[in-house]
Amino acid sequence: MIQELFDLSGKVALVTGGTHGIGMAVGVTLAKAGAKVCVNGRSNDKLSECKKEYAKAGVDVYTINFDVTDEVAVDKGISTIEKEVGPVDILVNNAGIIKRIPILDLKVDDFKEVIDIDLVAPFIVAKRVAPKMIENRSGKIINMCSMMSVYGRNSVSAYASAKGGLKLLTANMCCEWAKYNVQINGIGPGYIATPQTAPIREGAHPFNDLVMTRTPANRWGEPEDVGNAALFLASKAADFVNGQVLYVDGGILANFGYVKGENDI
Ligand code: NAP
Ligand code: GCO
Repeated sequence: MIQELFDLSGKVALVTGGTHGIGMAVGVTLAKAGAKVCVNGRSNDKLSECKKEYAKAGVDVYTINFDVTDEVAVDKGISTIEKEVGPVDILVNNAGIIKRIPILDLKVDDFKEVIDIDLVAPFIVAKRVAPKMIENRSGKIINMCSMMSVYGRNSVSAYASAKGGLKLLTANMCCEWAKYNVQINGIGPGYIATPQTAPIREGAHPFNDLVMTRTPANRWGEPEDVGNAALFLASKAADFVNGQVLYVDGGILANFGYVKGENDI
């Protein structure tokens, strides 16, 4: 049955930074496909609040607080998941931050904070869960990359450096772990309507026009668009897909640009 390809029953999925936005949509989709979803966050209040939102979407999730940049806390958090839920079969390295500051104004500590959360943390969390996946000869790791894995843009140097690095970390994890039947892929969301993009999307911000003219699909992406791609990569349907980044961007990366009124030339 074709549905069996996408059935995640019996699988344990960990979604980092899953309290809202893209992470929550991924968590809801994987749970609806049958996975036992563990939602990570770094605030107890947000974690208990999000449990209610997941329940509204019809799913029950296990929540766990740890900072993904803290190796000791990650080890403790994942040991707790292993004891209370089971070994992690599907890891979604989703937690991330952005700082929109031009290079000359960007403090080294701010640059490092973005690299720590967006690049070093996926390394820490994957390194903690991979040995069990290797032992089980089965596992899926999904790293939340970005269009900024391949593009630059003024003011997002730290973010683009981290996401570019994450794309190649994904390739390197594939090189080392594919032989153990572990698939490691990235998702590169385009411009998605979440709290992260609220400052450049809301209040008639001029960036909104840029996104609308550059996106052939002519809309912002929804977190669910990314959740659906995560389901594919977490499923048996993607068992021979490895080391790739799947861009979910409404076509932006296919499009050099478009000037209003120029449609027919
Ligand atoms: P978001 O709404 O800002 O959510 C990010 C999540 O990460 C939050 O739950 C946040 O928790 C968590 N987080 C941050 N630092 C953490 C840490 N040290 N430990 C644990 N959790 C941490 O972002 P989003 O837009 O949904 O983005 C999710 C991912 O997709 C990010 O990696 C982002 O870079 C990537 N992405 C987003 C877009 C987009 O257009 N939105 C496009 C491409 C890629 P708190 O709420 O406690 O801060
Ligand atoms: C920005 C945005 C982006 C997106 C996304 C694009 O300021 O340009 O926030 O970086 O969030 O990562 O794929």
